[in-house]
Parts: sequence; C-alpha cells; structure tokens
Amino acid sequence: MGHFDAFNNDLTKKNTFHNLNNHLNSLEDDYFYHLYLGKNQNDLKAMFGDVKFVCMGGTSKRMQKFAHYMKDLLGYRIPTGLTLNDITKITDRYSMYKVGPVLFANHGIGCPSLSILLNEIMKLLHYAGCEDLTFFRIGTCGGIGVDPGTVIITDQAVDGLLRPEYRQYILGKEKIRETQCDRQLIKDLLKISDEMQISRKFSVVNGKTLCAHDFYEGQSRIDGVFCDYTKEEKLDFLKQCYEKGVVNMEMESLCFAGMLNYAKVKFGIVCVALLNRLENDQITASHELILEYQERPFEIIGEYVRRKIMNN
Ligand code: R2B
Ligand code: URA
Repeated sequence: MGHFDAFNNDLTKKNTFHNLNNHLNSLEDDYFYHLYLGKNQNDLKAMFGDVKFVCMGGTSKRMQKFAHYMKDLLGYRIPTGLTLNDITKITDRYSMYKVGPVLFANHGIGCPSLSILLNEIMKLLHYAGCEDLTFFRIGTCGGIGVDPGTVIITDQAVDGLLRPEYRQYILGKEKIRETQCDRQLIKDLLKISDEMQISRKFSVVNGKTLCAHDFYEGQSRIDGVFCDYTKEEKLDFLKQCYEKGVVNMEMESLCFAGMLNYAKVKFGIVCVALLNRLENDQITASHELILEYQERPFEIIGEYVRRKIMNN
C-alpha cells in the first residue's frame, strides 16, 4: 500500500462524531486491520471525503446488491462488463462499496462484529473529514405478531431484559449507552413509505426491537441445542414482549443505536421480518422469497437517500 500524508487533524474543524477518543490526535498512524485501509496508507479524504450516508447490513452480498440498487436509483453508470469494486479487497471479514456519497458495508452477525466495523468506519470517516452523516442498518429479523415480509422501523432497541441500554464493560466497569432512534428520521421514513404507497406491496410498522446476543435461547427459540423452558413459557414471553411494544428481534440494534447515539450521529434501523415468532422458530421461506424480503428495506431507505441527494 502507498503512503499518504496523515489527515491534518485541524482542531478548529467541527468533529463529525462527538465523544471522540482524544488519543487519536496523537497516533502517528491508525491502521484499520479489518478493512485493510489506514490513515497513512490511503488518501482517506480523497477516497471517502464526500460520504454522507453509511448503509450497513449483515451480509456482503446484500450490501453489494443495495449498492447496485442505489447506483441505478441515482442514475449513476459504470462501464458495461464492470462491477462495483469491493474497497476492502483482500480482507474477507467485511466488504465495502461506495456509490457517490453513499458507503455500504456488511457487519456480520452480532454486536461484537458490528462494533469492530463501526469503530473502524467511524474513525475512517473522521480522518476523511466527513460531516453531516446519516447511518442506516438494513437487516433481517424475526417479527413478533407481524406477517413474514413486514418491514419494521425501530423506535428503540432493547436488551433481553427489555432495557433501552447498550452495555459495555470497560476497565472493569459497566458503561451504559442509550438506544433511542432518531424520532424525526422515523417519521420521515414512514412518510416516504406512505407517499410511495408501499402498503400496496407490504406492511411497514414501527416499534421496539429486542436485540439478542444469540439466535436461539437468546431469542426464546425452542429449536436450539439447549432449551430449559416449555413452548408455553416461550409464547408467554413473546406475548409479553409484544404487549410492551416489541415487534421484532435481531442481533445488532443495541450496539448500532448505542454507539451512534454516543457519537451524536443520526441513524435509522430498518429490518424485514422473515417469520412471525408467534407462529414459528424455523425459517422455512424459500431462498427466492427471502431474497425478495431482504430487498424491501432498500425501497424506503433508497428513496430517503435519493431525495436527500437530489434535494427533493
Ligand atoms: C438478523 O439475522 C442474523 C441472524 O440470522 C443477525 O445478524 C440478525 O440481526
Ligand atoms: N434474524 C434474527 O436474528 N432472528 C430471526 O428470527 C430472523 C433473523
């Protein structure tokens, strides 16, 4: 990799992220090991300085698909026979694509995997001098009391005890970061869904999202390797969740909301339900149907981003 001058950390400049680590100012270099990019190795300002939107989701293929969807929606063209480049190239932990001011990356499964990606991408965007960023998580989930294929916009992420708190253990102490999502952004996304008459194709709802650190027992499934509760106890818990406004379960919203709230950055979380957990534990929808479901959030977020970029 070539060497570029490190980004000049001008202290008069408005920081993109609040509560930023002061030690970053004194690091001679900062290498993002999981992205195969670095402050001194790449001209981050030239590569990422225009980024305004960051879209994250679990899998690399889905994010590549979303990048192509966004490219077409914005009317950008690439020469026939070529495809969008994966910016992270030789590392296969995460993939990253860029379409104009929109960056796409896959975060893998669970909060620890997402936390690594957010750390490295947020530092990268800081060194690149980006401002006025909006982050989105586009995911899949288990719905609670909603039909498969329903798109859910998260109001607030809650943990397995239904607390709106992202907990980190730092230097032997517990740190809690709040997990409320941006209320205006939720309204804007719901308004866009209305204007696009999305409800003719599928339902869009909003509510709380339970973020589990596991897919099986952590999500009250009875088909995991262990299960010390009855089917009735499971249903009882899911119904309690539903009564308290929880409409879906997934595995990253706490970290996404906790870290971005702490950095005081605008963000939204939009997931599609692959099943209704009041009916099933196993995901039995066909591969084709799941692919179709997974693209539903693209329509709403894509249109939000398009309107912002095109100023309409
Ligand atoms: C949704 O789907 C994945 C588990 O299958 C996980 O990343 C999540 O949040
Ligand atoms: N992702 C989850 O975390 N849970 C589900 O039930 C489906 C997708």
